[in-house]
Amino acid sequence: MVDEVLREELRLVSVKPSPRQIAYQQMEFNGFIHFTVNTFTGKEWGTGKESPAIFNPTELDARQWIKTAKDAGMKGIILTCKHHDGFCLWPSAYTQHSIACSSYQNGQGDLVKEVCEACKEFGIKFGVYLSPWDRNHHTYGTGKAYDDYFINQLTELLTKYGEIFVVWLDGACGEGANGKVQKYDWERYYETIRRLQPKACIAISGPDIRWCGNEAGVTRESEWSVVPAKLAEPKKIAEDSQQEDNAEFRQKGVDPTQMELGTREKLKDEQQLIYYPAETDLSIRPGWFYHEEEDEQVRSFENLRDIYLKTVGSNAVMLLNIPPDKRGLIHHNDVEVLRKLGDFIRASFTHNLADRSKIVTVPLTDAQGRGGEALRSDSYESFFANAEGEKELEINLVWEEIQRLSYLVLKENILFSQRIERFEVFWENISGEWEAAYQGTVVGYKKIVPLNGLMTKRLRVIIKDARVAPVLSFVGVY
Ligand code: FUL
Repeated sequence: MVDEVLREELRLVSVKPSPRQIAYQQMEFNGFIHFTVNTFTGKEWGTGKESPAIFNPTELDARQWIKTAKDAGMKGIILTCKHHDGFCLWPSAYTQHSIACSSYQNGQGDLVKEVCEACKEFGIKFGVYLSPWDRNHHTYGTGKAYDDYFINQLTELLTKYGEIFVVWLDGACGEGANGKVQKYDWERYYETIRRLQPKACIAISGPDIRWCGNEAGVTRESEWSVVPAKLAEPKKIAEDSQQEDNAEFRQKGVDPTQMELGTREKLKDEQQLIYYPAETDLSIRPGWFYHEEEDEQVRSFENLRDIYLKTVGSNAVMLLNIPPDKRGLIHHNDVEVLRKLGDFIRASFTHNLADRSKIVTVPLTDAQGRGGEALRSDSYESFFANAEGEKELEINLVWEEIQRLSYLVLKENILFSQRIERFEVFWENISGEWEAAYQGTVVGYKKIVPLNGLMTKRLRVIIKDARVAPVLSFVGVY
């Protein structure tokens, strides 16, 4: 019986991330930019019949977008190079439905290039969103001819603009201009991406990054990166995606039937498992595109802060959409909250109080002789690994003076997969008694535990349960 449990646990932890997935998780917080003809028509889903001439931002400044993203603490930007309406923000050689036929820079513009160059300038990574669903192109729904078109466009984007960190393939899929729905040749798309940009992740309708399943910014309490392989099937992702342009859908949280994706119970009968870390995508406004009437409905700093803590702090990447307006600028209401968010992130997680504490583990050392000191540096080279079968690990942080604690940060060494299933946090009060501060489930790439300003000289974390044995890489207190 015991052997069976261990055998199953070993099976689960044998599922490990690829280097490109690790690099993506380490980015933590990225920006999405939705911009196309919809910005000018007021729509969320364009019909594909819009005249390119309506695309006419008069004060566009891509540097302002990227500076805003950088100030917000974002590490990467994903641009909607083509949304469902089929309009291309770069002068594609394969269609007239693009920026080349708009009045923007007299048809000489290339917004993909502008954004990509601004990203380089500000030291941010650049990624592309290319909607498979295309309501404009005449080949859509005809099979191979559209796949060829899509591959040609992917090839343009992946060969002309330097390194791309992600290709974001949307799950939304409907009819084209001819009333037909395309059956995508996903394998061909994936092969092209891997060949042209081997470091890029393929997100959402792809094998590397999992859509969290909602557009409202809600992350699961227990977000597992090891899940059934069937979750990466594009058909399933399309079924769960928005079926029509629907504002209510964008507000809906996690489907209650999909709360638990990676528990032992959920995985036990699944033959095929994959490492598929979550991304939570949401917009700073009710819509994905800019609409003037939503200027007063920009999410507040407090709301974004809470979502950041629950997303980046619960083993998910946060992808926040910041849509430019008709001028081609990010509205000052948005800029203001984004700056506050960036200030909060920088102020909250820069000074690690653990730098001034002792870190004492129980057991005192692991099988390799590593002690609590191994948890100080935020790198996978130093870590603490319990012996196989030893689930419990206690970590004590001890200061000489009383400290005011806001957040505890825990990180697993995900090179060994995701293992921790349950942990508890305690603090010592002024009378020397231990009080419970938090009970948690998964840790994964990163867990942020709110400590709400408690005052203490001693903090204790106890990992209670894990698959095989916990392998922790970092403990920080702020
Ligand atoms: C959805 C799309 O239909 C929305 O317009 C938006 O692009 C969002 C990120 O994905 O599936």
